[in-house]
Amino acid sequence: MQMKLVGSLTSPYVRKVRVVLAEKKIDYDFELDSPWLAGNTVAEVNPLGKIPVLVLDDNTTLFDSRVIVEYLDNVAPNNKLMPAPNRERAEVRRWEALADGVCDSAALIFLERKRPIEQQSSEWTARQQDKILRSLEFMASELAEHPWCAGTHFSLADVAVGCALGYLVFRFPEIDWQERHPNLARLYAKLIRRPGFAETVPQG
Ligand code: GSF
Repeated sequence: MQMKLVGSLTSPYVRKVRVVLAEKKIDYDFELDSPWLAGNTVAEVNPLGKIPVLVLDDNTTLFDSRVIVEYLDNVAPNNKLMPAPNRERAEVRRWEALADGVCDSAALIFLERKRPIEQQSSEWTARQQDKILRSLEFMASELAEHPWCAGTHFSLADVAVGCALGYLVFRFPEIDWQERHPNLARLYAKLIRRPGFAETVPQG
């Protein structure tokens, strides 16, 4: 029995896991489910009721995406996405935390906009928007003219950043990060040519 990933076609965290699976060339079953669907069974595999969830061959369930990608990187020795030395590893994981944080804020805005208009808070939305814009600035300044986010090789940092930028393209095309940060746009153009990214473009 191979591993099973539970998730949706729109979630940036699920995409991060799928890109890692592709980069590591690991076969898996993909079960489409989302906590926002009526009758979904996500809570049966994750008490937090969130996706992604990875179900292992002995039915152990792993969540959240950061736990899953660390596990996957160590399942197979090929194409390591996290460096072993502590300092470099922390740098990669910080990029991941930053990228995931952008997704958190973007998802919160998306959900806020789904509430009845009179219940929406513009202060709350602005607070989340600030986090996104500040984080994009920070990413651009850290990336500078380096070929990849961390070190000299493609890593989990690039996977996470690519998924966050892809989520902004998908849900918030009005944020003009490509014009403001041409170096991020160049990185993104390079990332979406990789099969793992090309096969997981958000849809729905
Ligand atoms: C975030 C997962 C998450 O919020 C991770 O796995 O990295 N830190 C976690 N997933 C969303 C779907 S989406 O916005 O991608 C989710 O499942 N939300 C349901 C809920 O009830 O919050």
